[in-house]
Amino acid sequence: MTRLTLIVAATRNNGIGQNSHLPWRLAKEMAYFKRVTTNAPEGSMNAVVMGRNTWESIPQKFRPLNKRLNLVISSNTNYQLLPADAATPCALVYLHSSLDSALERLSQSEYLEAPIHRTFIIGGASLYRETLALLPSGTFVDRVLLTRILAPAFEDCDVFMPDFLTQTDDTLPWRRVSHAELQEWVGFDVVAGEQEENGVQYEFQMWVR
Ligand code: FOL
Repeated sequence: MTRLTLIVAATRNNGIGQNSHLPWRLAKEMAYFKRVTTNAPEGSMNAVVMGRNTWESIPQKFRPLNKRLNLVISSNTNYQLLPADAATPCALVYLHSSLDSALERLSQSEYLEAPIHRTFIIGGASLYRETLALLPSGTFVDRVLLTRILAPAFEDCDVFMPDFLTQTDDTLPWRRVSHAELQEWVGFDVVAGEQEENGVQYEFQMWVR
């Protein structure tokens, strides 16, 4: 049984995107995302699983996300992940037609270039919804690394993640763990409490079930 970690930055009403991009530009928050998702013991690496819209939202120069196994889900099996002339013949990126198929690859270590340490679900809304609905009897999401955007409200968001905290269709309740536990799990020091960047207030949180 694989356990998945969902990582997301979301406003108080769960806004995560606007016009196919992040509604904010927060360099330190992005640095946190990069470090958390990359950090793995020597000889292993993490996987990042994303939907096709999220893949396209990542600036071309940053994709596939460096030093992570990238799994992109699209029902279009002809989708071209990389430009035909991409100079990265062994880029760590694979296309899968379903979440099941992506998770299947992660369970088959013979198809991977290195042992996978952690698997992160990095969006977007429909993949968050699909993975949050997985049941604890199999592979499921047992941890959410939530960056809560406290203010402003970003009223113009047009993509929202499901409100995992008020999910009623599962038996295990979510609980927020301490900042010390967050740091211990990610493996490095993280600033605690309310942060501010470009007039945006946010906080790093970890939730488990
Ligand atoms: N989770 C959190 N906490 N913050 C986010 O911004 C976030 N974004 C996504 C998923 N979970 C998140 C999806 N969107 C990049 C761009 C968009 C994106 C995810 C990643 C990206 O370009 N990342 C680069 C670093 C870029 C930089 O340094 O500016 C990387 O290597 O991770």
